[in-house]
Amino acid sequence: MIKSRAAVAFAPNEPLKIVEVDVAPPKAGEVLVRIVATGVCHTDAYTLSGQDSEGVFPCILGHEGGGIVEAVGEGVTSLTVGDHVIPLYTAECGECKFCKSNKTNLCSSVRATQGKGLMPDGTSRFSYNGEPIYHYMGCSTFSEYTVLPEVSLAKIPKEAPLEKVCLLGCGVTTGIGAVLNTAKVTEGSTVAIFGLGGIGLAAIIGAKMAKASRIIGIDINPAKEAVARELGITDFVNPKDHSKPIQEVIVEMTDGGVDYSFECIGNVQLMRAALECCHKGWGESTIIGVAPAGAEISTRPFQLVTGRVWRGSAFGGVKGRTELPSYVEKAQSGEIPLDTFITHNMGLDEINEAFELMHEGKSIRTVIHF
Ligand code: NAD
Ligand code: AHE
Ligand code: ZN
Repeated sequence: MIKSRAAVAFAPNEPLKIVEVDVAPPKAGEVLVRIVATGVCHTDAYTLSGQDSEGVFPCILGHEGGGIVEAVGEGVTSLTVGDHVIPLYTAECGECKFCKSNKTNLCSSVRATQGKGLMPDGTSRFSYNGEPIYHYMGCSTFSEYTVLPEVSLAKIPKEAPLEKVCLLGCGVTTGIGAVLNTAKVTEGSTVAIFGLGGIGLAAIIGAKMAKASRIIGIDINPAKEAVARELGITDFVNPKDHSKPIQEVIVEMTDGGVDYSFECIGNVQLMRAALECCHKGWGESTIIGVAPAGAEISTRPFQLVTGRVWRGSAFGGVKGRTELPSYVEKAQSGEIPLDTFITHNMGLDEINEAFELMHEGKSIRTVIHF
């Protein structure tokens, strides 16, 4: 057992508590990682709000981290002590039906136990005062030390700054990947991006990489316009400035609708708007936002009959172990400007402030340093 400083979510809607937890050594096929830094994603706030059907408490949240391998369990061959890694909430075993399909990044190897807050053997490595604490999304990066399955770690070059490339563990990769891998936006296309937080801003980068001709950013927070313009939007639309449904506004702006849209908020009304602002005959809308448990999407089936396509994306369709290193390279070369996302840096003790900044719309990403 080792001691680890961690921010524990003891119950939904309560501030995280910084305590010293016990971390058990990695079992066979598992790896102990020292987390150097972690981002705070809206999904952490979503689970803390109690709206996640897979949310179990007490748990250690966090899934956007960067760290260093501290110890490996029996049989671990692809990683050694000292390797730099990014934890993956979407594992890549390379052997399951999903990995072999070449149609999805959704590996099934550890997903069932991960959704229950447990390691693949059905137990937890974390405890506090002798009572188990659940894992989260297979990552639990709000702990100085965490244990992950080997298949849930992407090895990255040691030169990459962990306190920046941690953002590739979720938000930045998700937004870019959804544009390039899921929607496969083509050159010259028109794109609408709903929600300009970490995910939506990263989708702008993806749309620029795909050479979209027009990129419309939509957000109710006017403060997001400047950074979105810096990244490449051509138009900013604030739904609060319009009395018409926002899909009608966008259809009018684009001679019948956009070629591609992305919902990066987690609001089912906006998922509908994002679909309905797509062009008849070919427009494709990708859902990235995570909606509360029990929420459902709806539209007139006629929207699909007349050629619009509705799809969704998890971690940008990126296979973490094989594909994440290329994202790290792009961040290193400056093609992915991670600094633009990092509005705040703080220590673990201040983590509740990071959640407040997010809810107030004052941050894009806060990076927590251990
Ligand atoms: P965020 O809080 O940083 O950004 C959300 C943005 O949406 C904010 O700029 C906010 O002002 C805007 N917004 C809120 N309500 C709006 C409205 N009614 N109209 C227009 N804009 C509105 O969040 P984030 O970290 O960027 O995450 C966005 C969503 O993506 C969340 O639902 C998160 O859970 C989800 N997510 C999904 C994946 C995935 O793999 N599918 C990965 C990461 C995050
Ligand atoms: N537990 C939620 C599902 C949440 C969800 O959809 N998560 C996204 C990643 S969000 C990262 O910030 C995802 O990758 N989903 C695919 C998967 O396998 O979880 C619920 O609603 O039950
Ligand atoms: Zn996330």
